[in-house]
This record gives sequence, structure tokens and C-alpha cells, in this order.
Amino acid sequence: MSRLIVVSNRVASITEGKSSAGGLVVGVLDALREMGGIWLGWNGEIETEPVQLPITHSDKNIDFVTVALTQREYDQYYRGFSNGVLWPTFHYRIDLSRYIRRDYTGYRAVNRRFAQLLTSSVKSDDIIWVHDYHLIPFGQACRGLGIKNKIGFFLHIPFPSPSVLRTIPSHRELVESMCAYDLVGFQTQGDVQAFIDYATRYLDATLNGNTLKMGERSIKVGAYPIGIQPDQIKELSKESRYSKPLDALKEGLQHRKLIVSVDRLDYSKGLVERFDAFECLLEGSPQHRGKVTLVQIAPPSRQDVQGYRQIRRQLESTAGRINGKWTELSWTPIRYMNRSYERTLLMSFFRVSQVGLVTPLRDGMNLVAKEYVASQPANDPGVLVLSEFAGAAAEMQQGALMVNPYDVQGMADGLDRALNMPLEERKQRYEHMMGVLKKNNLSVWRDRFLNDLSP
Ligand code: ADQ
Repeated sequence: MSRLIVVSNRVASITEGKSSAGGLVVGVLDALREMGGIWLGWNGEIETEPVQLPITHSDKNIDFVTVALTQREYDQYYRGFSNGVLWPTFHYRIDLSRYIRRDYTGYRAVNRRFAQLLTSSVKSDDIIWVHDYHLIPFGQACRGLGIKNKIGFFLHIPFPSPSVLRTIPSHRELVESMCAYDLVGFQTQGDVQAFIDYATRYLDATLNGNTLKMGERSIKVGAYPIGIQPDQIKELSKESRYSKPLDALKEGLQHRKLIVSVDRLDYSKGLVERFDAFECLLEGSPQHRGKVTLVQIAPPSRQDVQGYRQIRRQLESTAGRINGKWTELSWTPIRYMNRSYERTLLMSFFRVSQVGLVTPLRDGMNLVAKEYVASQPANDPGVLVLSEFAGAAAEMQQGALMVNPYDVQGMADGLDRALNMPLEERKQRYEHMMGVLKKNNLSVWRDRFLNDLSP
């Protein structure tokens, strides 16, 4: 049987294989354990001197091969091009994109460096699975080094429409390099279509079924919506039922209704618009004043990238302004927390809430939306209010209350409807979404991708 080689920007430490780990890590680790193989990538550290030798350690069938980045590699590959150009542009924020040619050069160089790390350990029938926007040219770098194995690429974030993509000066090279893969997977059919549009319009590729032909090469493309493990999440959500933090949350609420939102603090998640929508609800529906609290959990991320400092300041001032205006002696409308919580606790917060508010301006999938639903008690489920621009919308639109995150009043109306929804309707919506989550779970995602890569 073939081994699996997983390549991603960050390599999870094996301790993350426990319940604290997010879906992706669990899904990938399981596949690696089963098939045996290698997980290759950055170890999250920055070295002052270029280090040539990777660090390898093995655990149950898996070799973890990791390297540190130099400061310059970090600045150019990670902070500069990946998070300063690809992330904002792929999330339609071209206003935040800062293209610097040497960052792009550094980005390609790190991709080559990672590919070189593989050459000594790859065996001829290994299957290689590359993850996400940091590693778009990785496959092409492998081909340049003579690696002929099956290589698949999965993009976790949206793929933008060609007119947006073309604002990145090296767009052509980037998409050409994606054609070095045997399979390119996206979260939704919309992303697949955007990729096909670009490849057929600007690269003279032709489409035959689900395969793009470009010169000698054939590239399979498809949508592989990432899933969760709904049964496990349900169990997790009950685990912390008697914990102190959950008690503290309930005590603070004093039987008020709870709207909960959980995100990384990122400008793509639509947090400012969400706070505005909550204020709009208070403004337009006085019956909710003093009766409902929005808990927003958003730990800072990528603080050394410019757009992130800005969004943080903006949120602080928005939350401060709204709370300043509406807070009463015994009620604070928005509880805004810049910290993370353990997974079991988050799921228990979801479970005791009446509404899960997930309103990104753009999102590849958004696993929080799925985890929210899976955490609900079947006999009294909360309502998911979901942005139509989350990848999850493609699967959940019949069960969730769909909103447009650019429409503040529309979101406030959605919240009002969710807070007043009768039990029967909540149950119906919940059952529908649980059906989808069970059908498209995490192992289905992984197995479909790996089967299509190596039938
Ligand atoms: P992210 O942008 O990080 O992921 P998301 O899918 O919502 O977004 O979250 C990933 C995981 O992180 C979830 O399991 C979630 O529970 C956890 N998480 C998020 N906020 C947290 C918080 N405040 N505290 C603790 N844990 C938190 C990228 C893409 C997404 C895509 C995923 C997976 O941007 O669109 O769904 O990859 O493919």
C-alpha cells in the first residue's frame, strides 16, 4: 500500500492529536496513521541562521519532518506574500493586498526548499497531499526536482474570480503552477468554477468532464467540502457541562438569551458588521434590550500583518461604542473576548446558546458553523445564522437562516427571527443540517480526495 505524504505550512505537534485539536489536524493525522507516511512543513519557529537540516521525529507510523524559517523567509513567504497578498486577495480584499516582488520570490524559494526536503525521503509510490495557499507552487517545485508521484493540492480558502485574481501581478505563474498537480480540490463548486474560468480563459486549458487539459498535462478538479466529526463534537459539547467557566457564563447571563460567535480575529470574518447588526437589533426591537447578550470570542491572529492591527482597533472601538451606549447596570450587551478557549468549552458554549452567529464576508468553508450545529441538543436546538459568503452556505442553506453580511438591517432581522423561532421549526432545521453533517463528515472529505488522487 502507498504511503501518504502531507505537506502543509504548519505541522501540528503530535500532542494536538487529542481532543483539543481542530478538524483538519485530526483528519490528516488519522489518514497518516492508517497509511503510514510523512508530515512535512514549518515548525513555527524562526532561526537566525539558515538551518539546512530538518528535524525529524517519528511517532506511530508517522515521520514528522519540520524546519524552522529564517527571519527573511518568514517575512517574505509567510507574512509578505501568503498573508499580505494571497489571503486578502483570495478573500476579495484587494484593498489590503500589498504586493512586493521580492516577497513573491521568497515565497517561491521556500516552496522549493520544502520540495527539496522531500527528495531524499520520497518513495516512488508515495502519494503527496499539499495543503493551502502557502504552498501553491510546491507541486511545480517537486516536478522540477524530478518527483513524478501523484500530487494533490487542496485549497482551504476561497478561489477568487479571475478579475480579482488578476490584481496579483504574478497571477499567471501562480495558476500555471497549480497545473503541475494531478488533482486540485476546492471547498465549493463556486471555487472550482472560478479556477476553471481562469484556466480556460487565460491559460488555453480545455475542460473535459472534471479534467482540465493543458498541453501534455491533465489536472482533475473538484469540490471537496471539508467536514467535521459530528458525533465527536456532540460528545465534546456535553463534556464541560459542569465546568466553572460554563457556570460563570451562565451566571453572567442571568437567564438572558445568548448569541455566540467564535472566530479568529480576521478581517474576513465580518466582525464589525456583525456588531453593527447586533446594535441595529437593539435599536429596532426594544423588546430585546436587556434580554439578550452577544458573546464574541476572537483571539488575535497574525498580529504582525498590517490589516490585522487595524481590524483589532476598529473592533475595540465599535464594541466600546455600542456597550457605552446600551449597557445597563445589570446588563452588558456585547461581551467581546480576545482569547481562545479549549474546544470542549467552546462546544459547551455553543450548546447553551440560542443563536450561533457566523457572518464572514468571505470564508473557504467555516468549520465553526458546522461545529455549532453539531453541538446543539436535539430536543431544544439553537439557530444558526449564516453568511451566504461562507463555503458552508452551499451545504447548510436549507437549515440555517441565511444572511448577507453586507446588509446590517438584514442581519438584525435574521437575529430577531432566530431569537423568536418556534421549537418545531428549530428542530426541523437542525435535523436537516445534522443529516448533511453526518453524510459529508471529515473522513468522507479525506477519503474522497485521496481516492480521486489515486484511484
Ligand atoms: P479558519 O479561517 O481558521 O480556517 P474556521 O474553519 O472557522 O476558520 O476554524 C477552524 C477551526 O478553528 C475550527 O475548528 C474552530 O473551532 C477553531 N477556532 C476558530 N476560532 C476559534 C477560537 N476563537 N477559539 C478556539 N478555536 C477556534 C481555514 C479557512 C476556513 C476553513 C478551514 C478548514 O479559512 O474557511 O473552514 O480552514 O478548511
